[in-house]
Amino acid sequence: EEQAGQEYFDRVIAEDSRIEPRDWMPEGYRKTLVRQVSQHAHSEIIGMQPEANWITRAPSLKRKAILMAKVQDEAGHGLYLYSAAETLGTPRHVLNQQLLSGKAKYSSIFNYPARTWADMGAIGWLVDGAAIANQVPLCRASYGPYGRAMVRICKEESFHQRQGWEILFELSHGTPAQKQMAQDAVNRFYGPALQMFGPPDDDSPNSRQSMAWNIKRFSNDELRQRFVDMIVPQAEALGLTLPDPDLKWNEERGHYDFGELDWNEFKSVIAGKGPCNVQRMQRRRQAHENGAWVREAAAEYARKEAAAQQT
Ligand code: FAQ
Repeated sequence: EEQAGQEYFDRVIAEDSRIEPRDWMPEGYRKTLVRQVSQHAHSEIIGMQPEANWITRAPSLKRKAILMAKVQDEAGHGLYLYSAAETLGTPRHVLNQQLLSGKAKYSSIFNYPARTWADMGAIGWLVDGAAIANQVPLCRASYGPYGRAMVRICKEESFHQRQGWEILFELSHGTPAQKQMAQDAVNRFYGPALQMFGPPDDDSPNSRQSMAWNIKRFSNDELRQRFVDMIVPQAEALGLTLPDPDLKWNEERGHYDFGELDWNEFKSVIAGKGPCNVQRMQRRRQAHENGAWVREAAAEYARKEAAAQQT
């Protein structure tokens, strides 16, 4: 049976078709997906924090309503992705435990503070922009539930990116102080946003196998390059500068060259030593504990419903 399963799996991957939850799959494939999809879910949930920080201080009622909707979208993405991960056989409380114990990672970007209102613009434009560049190819991931979840998530991320761009556009066409605030936010988020794509290809242990399995469609560096090429003209349209003196068009390659990123900083953030790691985890743990009564009430309600149906 194992052999028949493997043959079926290999054929599906070779045909660039989809694996569904009940299909046989190699243990490594299952493990890789649980890792990537759950870490993606954790990122969405932890990613609510930097922006939630600004809901009470948004500069207008309209901005506040938009920001609240965006943060709620991230919660929805997280829950959606946890459901996709659960179809691989790992229950949600286990995934959650892996996050709270520090065993599972979440995106490095969310360990940076959101200091000013302009950061809401930079996060929307650069962080959601990087998320889209990374996630559009994931709509074609070979695992059905993950690919399908990505379709809707990408649509919502596109709206998020445009709202961020619009915040920055307005600030960069405002007073000199507002423009400076927008530039400062871009200066701080540019490098960390490029690091969202992961380590350089020659230092990315998972890429080769994930690409062979049609989970990842492009390498980390390919997507990073695509993102840089995309944001250079957008920065010009915003009237803002990207903080990289080595950024320049390379006629021969048909791409922008850009400077080396600070990979020591990246490693240190992933190792838990970024500016906000401790705060983010504390807040998550607290929210989990505060939600205990909701989980208990839901379980009790389900138990009563099930009992009522039996009588
Ligand atoms: N941060 O071998 P690779 C969002 C880890 S978007 C932390 O290259 P892989 C939307 C990696 O897990 C953000 N860790 O790994 C939003 C691995 O460690 P492990 C979430 C990182 O998986 C916007 C190790 O380094 N998006 O949330 C990072 O092939 C605004 C070696 O790396 C996704 O998760 C990093 N930046 O490629 C929400 C997208 N990079 O697991 C709120 C789906 C790498 O072996 C507000 N994920 N690591 O212990 C992916 O596409 C891939 O997992 C990559 C990494 C590309 C992130």
